[in-house]
Amino acid sequence: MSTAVVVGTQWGDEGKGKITDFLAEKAEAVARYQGGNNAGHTIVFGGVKYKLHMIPSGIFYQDKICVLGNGMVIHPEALITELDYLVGYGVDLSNLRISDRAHLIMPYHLRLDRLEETSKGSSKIGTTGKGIGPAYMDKAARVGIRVGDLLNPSRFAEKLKRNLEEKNRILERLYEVEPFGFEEIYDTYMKAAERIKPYIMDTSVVLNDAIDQGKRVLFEGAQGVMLDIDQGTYPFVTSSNPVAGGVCIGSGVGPTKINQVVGVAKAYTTRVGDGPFPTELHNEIGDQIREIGREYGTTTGRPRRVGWFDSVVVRHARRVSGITGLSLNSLDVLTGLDTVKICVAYKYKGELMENYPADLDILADCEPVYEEFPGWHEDITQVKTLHDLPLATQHYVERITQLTGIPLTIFSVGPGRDQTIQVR
Ligand code: 2SA
Ligand code: MG
Repeated sequence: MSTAVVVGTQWGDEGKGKITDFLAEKAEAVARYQGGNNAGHTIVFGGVKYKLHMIPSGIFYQDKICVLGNGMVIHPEALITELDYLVGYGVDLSNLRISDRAHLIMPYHLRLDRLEETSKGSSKIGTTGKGIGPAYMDKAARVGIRVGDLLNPSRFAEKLKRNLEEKNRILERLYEVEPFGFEEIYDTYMKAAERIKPYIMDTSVVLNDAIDQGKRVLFEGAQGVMLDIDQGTYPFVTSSNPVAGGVCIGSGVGPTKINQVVGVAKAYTTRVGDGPFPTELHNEIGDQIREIGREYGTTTGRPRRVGWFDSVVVRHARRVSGITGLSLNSLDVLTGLDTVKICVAYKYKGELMENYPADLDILADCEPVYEEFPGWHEDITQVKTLHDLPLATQHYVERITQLTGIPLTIFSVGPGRDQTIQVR
């Protein structure tokens, strides 16, 4: 591996953080390329559970460069909270690099995120409320304030003033809420600037230099392909591009420099937030998987919706991200079920449909077609090779690789670093 991308193949929370952490051992740099603190990773090692939102899990290795790429949206105070959290664990931050081109999440973005959701009523997206959508809206509208602006106080002040004029007008006229004052935001952001200044730079140069020197670089996606603004279940998506192609845009590394794409999937499916979810379980099997798998959002604590493995979704992920290897996680969570199911295709108006439709009305009329398999009851959490798995589990895994067309490279039987097993 010289460069590899780790992407989510479902609706996020597939265990990308754990897999990045696992693969990071052999990498010299780890980079995020989209999203912000809407992401949440839980990593367990040395008996401690760590939760990160923005900083790549590679930070726990003392010698790896960790990059927050230009495609990210960054809330400085949330970032500082995360830096303090890491410092509290004795983590050295000197390898952190933050793109000067990344956009800032501002207080009005958080407020607007919540107001927009409330005004949508029952058609809300179910966002994390972190201001992600409004921050990307400003980026696209070319009025965004960037991390690099923190280094130039007068330019920052000028951009903030211009934005406040517009945002306060919306807040007062449209939503009839209190406007934001300039001073408080300015002071808070300038104080934050002092703290993060040492890490701000052109991270495209950092990453390309590393690649040109033959260093191994790992790109860590947040969320998943079904939350991608182009390839996901639009409009029930996030506002960035978690697909592998997002790496080029969000990190300033060209497509000719990407070698491998690892798709991460759970052995079942989860989704937080609203929007379609064809294989969702509304029964006690779903509840059991949620409890055993501790399926609650890392960022918001929301219970995740749970369903069977959907190979239509993961095939879609394979195609749009050019996935070369599959990491199948949380197999242990299915232990104890008498039968397990995999969705092989959808049925729409009597016809089999193999590809995920763009049209959510068509999707609403699709019925999952399942194959059913015997489950397993053996404890698999200590398994060290694929062949140690019970035969029923092996069959289940094999069928998933056949249906998705992706060779298995990793599987996991628990949250720990030692419960992640490389197959090839
Ligand atoms: P947003 O806040 O604008 O990005 O929300 C838009 C949609 O994207 C979903 N989304 C996520 N889905 C799963 N995991 C995410 N991160 C956290 C985690 C979630 C949490 O890792 O656990 O803690 O609740 C994530 N981030 C965004 C979101 O649910 C909306 O459907
Ligand atoms: Mg997560």
